[in-house]
Formats: sequence, C-alpha cells, structure tokens
Amino acid sequence: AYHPLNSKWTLWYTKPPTNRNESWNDLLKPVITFSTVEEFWGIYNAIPSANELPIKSDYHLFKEGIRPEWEDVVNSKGGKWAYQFKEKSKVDINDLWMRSVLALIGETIEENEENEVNGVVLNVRKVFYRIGLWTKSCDKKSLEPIGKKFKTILKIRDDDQVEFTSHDDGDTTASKKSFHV
Ligand code: M7G
Repeated sequence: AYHPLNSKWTLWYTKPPTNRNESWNDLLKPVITFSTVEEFWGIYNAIPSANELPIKSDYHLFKEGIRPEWEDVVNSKGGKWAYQFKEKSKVDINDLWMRSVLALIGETIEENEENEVNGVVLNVRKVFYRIGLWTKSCDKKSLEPIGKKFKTILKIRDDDQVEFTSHDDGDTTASKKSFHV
C-alpha cells in the first residue's frame, strides 16, 4: 500500500557552472516528480546528501507546476524566509535539510490553509549553506507564524534571526520588503 502525499512535488537541481557562458536556465533542471511517501524515500536515499553537493549547486523542492524562480507567477509577488549557516563544518546540514523537506511535503509548516508555501531551497556556497522557504505573498501577518515555525525546523536559537525578503521578480534595484522573526 502506497501512502499518497497531499500534493505532488518536483525536485530540481542547479549544477555548478563549468564556464562563463552558462546561464541560470542552462544550469537549472527538474530531476523528478513524486507523490507518495515511498517514492520520496526512494529518491531521497538515491541522491547525494546535502553535505555531498558541490559548491554553487542548489536543490529546490517545489509543488508540481511551480518553477523555482522569481519569474514564476506564484513566486513573483512573494519572497523567502532564509537563513545562512556560516559555520559549514559545524552544522548538520543533512539533518536540517531533511527536516525542511519533511515539513514541506508533510505540509506541517502552515497552521491555516493559506497555501503560502511554494517550496524550499538549499544553496551550497563557498562560505555558507542557505536554506530558504519560498512563499506566495509578502503579507507580514500571515508569514510571521510560518517564519517562526521555519525557525524551529532549522533549530535556530530564539535570540537569532530569520529574515524574510521579497523577490520583486529578481529586480535588484527594487527596495525590497523585509522583516524578521
Ligand atoms: P542565489 O542562488 O539566489 O544566491 O542567486 P547567491 O548569490 O547566494 O548565489 C545567484 C544568482 O542566480 C542570481 O544573481 C541570478 O543570476 C541567478 N538566479 C537565482 N535565482 C533564484 C533566480 C531566479 O529565480 N531567476 C533567475 N532568472 N535567476 C536566478
């Protein structure tokens, strides 16, 4: 007997660039879509764990049909709760990424049926790991409880801060909305 998830999810991977001509879109590819608990564990156990990924790579896990990009209609007016783990050798990134993924596909992040959460992203960078939770809107009131829950999922201390920033469709000149919990 298979255990269906509430939603279908697609895992995406951004590979590190090998030359300067490769664009964001050349590097970002969907890997697989799944809709049951059993499929999820099969995939999870078969792919490299977070700490095995190369620098400049990303995992993105999004609801099926949503591209993990600012440009997607359901992301463009939203933003992300994000935290950077700067002590890469000390943080158990496999555990934190697994907790994020399980909270996402188990749909335990949102209290209400607001459907704010679109996906989670792991960025592997030279000096940090970043985990981001992408949302549909920038509505502070509905996003604050989500940010607080995300903070517990990531085992972040109460006196530390998780930041929300709007995507503004990737517009780097825009004055971004931001707040923290
Ligand atoms: P990042 O991976 O979000 O953060 O963006 P980083 O600076 O810590 O590595 C790195 C770069 O990837 C951006 O400056 C963009 O060139 C590209 N990029 C990232 N995202 C999430 C997008 C996106 O959603 N759409 C487009 N077009 N480019 C993106």
